[in-house]
Amino acid sequence: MVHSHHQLRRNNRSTCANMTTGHRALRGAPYLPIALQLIFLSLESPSGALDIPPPSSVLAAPSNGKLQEVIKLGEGVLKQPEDVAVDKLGVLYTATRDGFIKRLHKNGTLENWRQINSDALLGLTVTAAGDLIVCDADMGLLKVNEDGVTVLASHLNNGVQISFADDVVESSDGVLYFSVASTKHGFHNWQLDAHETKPNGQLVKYDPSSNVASVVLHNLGFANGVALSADQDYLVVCETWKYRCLKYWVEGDLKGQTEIFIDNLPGAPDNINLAPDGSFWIALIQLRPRFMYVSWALKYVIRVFPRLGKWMIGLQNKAVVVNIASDGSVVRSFDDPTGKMMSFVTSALEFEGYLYFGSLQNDFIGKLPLTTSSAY
Ligand SMILES: [Ca+2]
Ligand SMILES: [Ca+2]
Repeated sequence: MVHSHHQLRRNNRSTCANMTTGHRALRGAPYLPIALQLIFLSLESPSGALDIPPPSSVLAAPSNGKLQEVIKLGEGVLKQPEDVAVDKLGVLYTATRDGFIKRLHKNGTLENWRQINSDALLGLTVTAAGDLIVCDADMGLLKVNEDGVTVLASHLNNGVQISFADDVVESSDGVLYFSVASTKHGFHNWQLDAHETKPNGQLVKYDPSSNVASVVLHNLGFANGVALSADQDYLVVCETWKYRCLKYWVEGDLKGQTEIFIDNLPGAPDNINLAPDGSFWIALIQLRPRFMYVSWALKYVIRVFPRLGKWMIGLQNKAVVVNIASDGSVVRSFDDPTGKMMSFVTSALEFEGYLYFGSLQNDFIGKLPLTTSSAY
């Protein structure tokens, strides 16, 4: 009798049958069904929108698959090289997940230059003096040169420890500007920050003359790439979760003011680099938010089950980079629509007619010759 009743329900309501199967599969996690019910309840009455806007369809250029044509540099040796920098001599630098700063010399030689013992090395830049500055999401801001590795800044001027330093740039007066992606979540839980309705990112200024690091902008939606304009009059800082980059004036009449540089990007901006012609290259990570709303209940569930929170922000298997002119207009974009060659591309650096790509998924640096063809 019970069996036939169950069968009837199965026949009439297939959604209910699916739920039953789902519960059976999750028998090992007794609290998960409750957690999932809380999610469904929370979805019925969302109390706040997740701060991930839908990517703009206006800016999304037709796919050209150009990133499938990259040449692989250091394949198998460069483990998840998040960012790429170049010095005056044309030597490329990257920080890899195995805790090395690796150098790629012009003759093609790859060198394990410095070992830092961190799997959280992210953005880097070469200063005018020839030092390499590296963001360590655990330690803060590091200086790396022939003498070794030193911690430049581990705390802000208010005593708070710097966590999740993400990208850095040096201005001509020697000041270093760097982003703190999230003051709340670390590099290994970066997805969890997307579930916050409160932006946790900062732009920080480090003055080497006073050895002081102070917050310049706060409440940024995951502060990521930072770059200075060709004239060094403004700085661009990208807000990953907001699909936009801000312009922060560091010189002139507008000094200290902030405006939108570009918004509605067709992807979540990661690192940004100034190109030789004064435009910018921005890598756009391709998020797949599985839920568009958060509520108190969902936040609670994510706190209890962080892995669920990570799963809820997935990554699409594709890569996109865009070239944005200094006036904020889109010049061109390159993509790998299926992730055949590259995915989770986090940086694009232009140098001597080539683009170099870093990634948190691939084990090489991608290299692509830039053509002057108007098609791209
Ligand atoms: Ca950088
Ligand atoms: Ca980054």
